[in-house]
Amino acid sequence: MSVAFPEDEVRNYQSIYHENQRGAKALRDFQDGVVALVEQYGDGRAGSSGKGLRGRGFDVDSKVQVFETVIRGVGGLLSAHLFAIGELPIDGYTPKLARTFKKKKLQKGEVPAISWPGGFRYDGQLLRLALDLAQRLLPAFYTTTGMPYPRVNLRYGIPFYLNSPLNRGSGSDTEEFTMDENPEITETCSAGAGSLVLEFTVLSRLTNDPRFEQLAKRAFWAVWDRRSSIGLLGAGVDAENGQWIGPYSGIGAGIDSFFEYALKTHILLPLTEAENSPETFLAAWHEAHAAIKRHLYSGIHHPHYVNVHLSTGSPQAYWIDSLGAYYPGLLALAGEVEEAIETNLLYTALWTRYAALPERWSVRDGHVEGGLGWWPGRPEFIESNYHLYRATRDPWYFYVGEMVLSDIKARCWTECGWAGLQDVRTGEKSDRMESFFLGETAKYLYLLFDPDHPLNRLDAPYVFTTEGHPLIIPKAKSPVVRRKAPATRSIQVLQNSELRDTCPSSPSALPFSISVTAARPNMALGRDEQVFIPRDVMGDMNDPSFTRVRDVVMLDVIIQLENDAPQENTAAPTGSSEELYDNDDDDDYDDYEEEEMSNRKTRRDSSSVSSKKTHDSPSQSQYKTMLSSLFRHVTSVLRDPAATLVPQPKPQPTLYPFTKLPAIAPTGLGAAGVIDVPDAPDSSIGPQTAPLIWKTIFFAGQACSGKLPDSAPRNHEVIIIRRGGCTFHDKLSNIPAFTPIFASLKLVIIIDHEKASEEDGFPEGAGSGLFRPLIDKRQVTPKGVLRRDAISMVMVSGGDETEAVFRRCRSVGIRRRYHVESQGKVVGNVHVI
Ligand code: DMJ
Repeated sequence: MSVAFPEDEVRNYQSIYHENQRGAKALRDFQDGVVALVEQYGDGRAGSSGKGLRGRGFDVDSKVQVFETVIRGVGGLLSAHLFAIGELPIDGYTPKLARTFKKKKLQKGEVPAISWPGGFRYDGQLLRLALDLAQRLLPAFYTTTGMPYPRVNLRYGIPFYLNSPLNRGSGSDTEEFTMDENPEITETCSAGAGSLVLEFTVLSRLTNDPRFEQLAKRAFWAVWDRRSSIGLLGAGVDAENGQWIGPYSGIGAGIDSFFEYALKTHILLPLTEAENSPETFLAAWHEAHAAIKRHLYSGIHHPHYVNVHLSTGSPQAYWIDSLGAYYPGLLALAGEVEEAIETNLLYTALWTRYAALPERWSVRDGHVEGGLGWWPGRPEFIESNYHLYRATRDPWYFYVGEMVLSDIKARCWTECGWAGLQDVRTGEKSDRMESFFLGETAKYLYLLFDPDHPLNRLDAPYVFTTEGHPLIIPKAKSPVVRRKAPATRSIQVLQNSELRDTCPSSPSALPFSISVTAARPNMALGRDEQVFIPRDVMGDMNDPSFTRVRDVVMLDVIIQLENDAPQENTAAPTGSSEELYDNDDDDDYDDYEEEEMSNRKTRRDSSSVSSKKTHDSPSQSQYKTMLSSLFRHVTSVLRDPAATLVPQPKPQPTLYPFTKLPAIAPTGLGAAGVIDVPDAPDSSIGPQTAPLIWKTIFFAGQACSGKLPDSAPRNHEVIIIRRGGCTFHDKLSNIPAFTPIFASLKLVIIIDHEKASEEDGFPEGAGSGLFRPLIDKRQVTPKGVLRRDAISMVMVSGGDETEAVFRRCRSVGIRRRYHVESQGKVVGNVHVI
């Protein structure tokens, strides 16, 4: 596949946008946001200016997760502070120091004041708020293991962890928290305990308060020291006793950002010889990576990482998770570009298949694992594509980014923001927008498509935290008092010349902007993988190497069934069930044979039964009750002018389930192509209110005994005919001439008398034992005149059972089948769904 998406083009396209939007407006929005935050929550000082309209900093009675608060709250504030003081770049912003009359000594968390528009002086408000928040988390670090407790109350600390050294012998303060019968959970995840180093180190350096850096590093090494003898980490650990909770080891959920922080701490911290230096973090990364490569990496089929037993390395589970998609990006940062490229490909294939990433996917079974099909807007896959693009400059990653962007736009946009997907298979949205969607997902996409963004040009050791906040240590803040690490630490710098700490230069692009990734030799992707592409995602494929081809023989008839379940609060269905049945009187009716008459009678009977179920008319006594209650209500409203009419509960729409029948189109001189109408939804979509395209059906029996009533094709969109008794041509010839209008006949469905069986694969089997009907002569009207518009016909199997299904149906549609061809050959493992 050739992928041409040159960086220049992206630049041209974006320059127009940038001139208007980036720079000035973005800077204004940022500054307005900071001013508003300070107004609401104070400036982080102890005095009166520290009290905002809503509160004093983070002084709230709220139990929060330590890890999430650090990566989202502390990290976000620190990163914003670094932008505010100009340590991280914003185009067009050069901080100007405010004029001060007296030179005053800076307090902790203060920076020399910078003048902002509107008279605001930025003097470190965000940094002090970060400090306030981080200080409130410190009680969580009172453990004997050095790993923090998972939760803390921002106002009261950790009175609920009764075994903490902080609470031993403490008095009344804890009592109100000990009432709870369930002891507070002390399990934390490795990522949660070990991924605080970046934020806390930057905070320490900026405030000259070493506590945060020391505690975060102590926690990091406490996790690392518990690695198994084969160098692997578990996902969950008890912060009190230091025991692993379960035996699994992987790279994803629970562990992910630990590895990220090992490498990124090395990048962030300026080089130094001191203990706990960047070298030791680099060594931890190399050792962790080596263990992952040895025990978790699977090069079979598409390279990926499995889950293994922590101590033995024996395989435990064959799924990968969406969280683990960050790892190729981390590898790219570490210079392991080849491994990064190949392990990112399986995630790419998954995104192509689901137009998002399911939370867990079974590599062994090839489907969503354990029902974990959601995608809450997670960034990891996009993050890796961004880092891979930066490392390789391969236009492939633009192509992937474009796919991701258009899928997100198509599937996640709502009036109030960007929803996650509850299930990537159905597209059902979740009523939630996670902060990481903007903090990471949108940010990495933006940075991918903006090669000239100042962050992409910044030649300095900065990193994105695990929440996507850029951090840097200002040069002036580099020296810091380091705690001496205990002698028991087993960190040694690995003396292996193969271990990299720099990125190799990106491979030179192939001529004509062809993607190096797409042109990889022996790429297994697509050869043994079943790839499922939703038709709406794929649209009309116009790739020179691949063609989407519509199946002209097989298709599916989709049937929306009546809902027989008793409905509470049922609103009248949009299309009355009567519509489905013919109840016209017709002049030609007398010519019509007995069989058809009984057919009509049954229909009328069933129609009335169905109508009774859904539109039961209220009995006299029910009317009485309704009227008297309405009367009482109205009179009470009249008596009391303050009273209002109580709103009645909104009627709930009735939902109707779907089923599908494989159908086959005829061949021969008299075969018309299958009518071209929009595809009905897949029957697995679940019950829906909206009806399918056709709502009127005529049941014509075998249609062999002469002309059908004129109303059959004029007033019915579908005619159902049973197979047998005469030829297909004869059956069609018995359909009166009609003018094709909105309400007239669109499709004849022949029901084969074969009863479809399980062995046939019904209803999923492609053919369900269907043979292709032959209409050997051109279609004519009952008078033998050549039909101007040949009638579209398909055949389904199933005999009486199928007819019964149609008699219970509310509406009918068709869904075409597609396959993908490459140079005239069917690509058997690509399925268009
Ligand atoms: C983010 O909050 C962080 O990246 C975290 O480390 C784990 N992943 C989520 C988003 O998926």
